[in-house]
Amino acid sequence: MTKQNNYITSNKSSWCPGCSNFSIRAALIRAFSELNLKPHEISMVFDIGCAGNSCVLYNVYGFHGLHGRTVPLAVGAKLANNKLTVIGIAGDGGAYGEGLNHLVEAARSDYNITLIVSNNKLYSLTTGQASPTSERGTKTKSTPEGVNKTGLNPLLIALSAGAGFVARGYADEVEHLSGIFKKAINHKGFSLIDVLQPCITLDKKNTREWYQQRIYQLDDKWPVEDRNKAIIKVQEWGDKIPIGIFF
Ligand SMILES: Cc1ncc(C[n+]2csc(CCOP(=O)(O)OP(=O)(O)O)c2C)c(N)n1
Repeated sequence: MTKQNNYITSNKSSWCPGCSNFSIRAALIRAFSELNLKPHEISMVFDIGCAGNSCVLYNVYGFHGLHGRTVPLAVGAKLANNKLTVIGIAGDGGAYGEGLNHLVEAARSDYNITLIVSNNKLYSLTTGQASPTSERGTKTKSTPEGVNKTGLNPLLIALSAGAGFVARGYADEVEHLSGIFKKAINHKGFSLIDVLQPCITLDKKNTREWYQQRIYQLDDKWPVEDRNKAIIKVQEWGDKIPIGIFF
């Protein structure tokens, strides 16, 4: 097993103290270590934002590109060297706003890449504008009277586009998240993991406490081979929010 320290640099992060991006990174390096992937066997690509700023924190091959372009960078890296394990990291703004069509195409084409989305339902690095996953009515800097459109469900989009691996994690459940990451990396095809991530600085509604009261894990008997059941399950949202591998 490769030591977890081998996957991280000594660079300082730009994240706020207590940001759950730290937990996402912890879950990912744990997955790398348990899969015994060597740092030189991994290529990670990033776009712009708090999530994207983790580029300098991983001691693997890395590329920090334009906002919304994580997926084409990942596809390019994989096509250039298919021996690499290719992981893309993006925020919900980049992945589901600027980059949404790239995601749909990658799901349809089933490229062997893993896309991890830090979904804080906001454009956080630009200090909290509404993103495509902000729910109707959410008041933000850019929507002082509330978002006047329907929030996207990215898992539903990925499932309908034919993605072969669709999961949701919660940033602070590191062990569970790490298990999802391991299975996604081992999956031979496109995988999307939407990671719910409370923005502790800007989001006063979807807080850690809010998520902790609602999150529950799918049980071991969940039928991961049934796309139609997954399509229904990923829409459960409210008092209870399921996490795990839906499909
Ligand atoms: C090439 C480029 N495009 C856009 C921006 C402006 N910008 C910086 S951060 C950001 C928002 C990122 O939001 P999201 O993708 O949700 O990631 P988060 O910060 O929430 O992790 C934007 C639009 C930029 N600095 N550079």
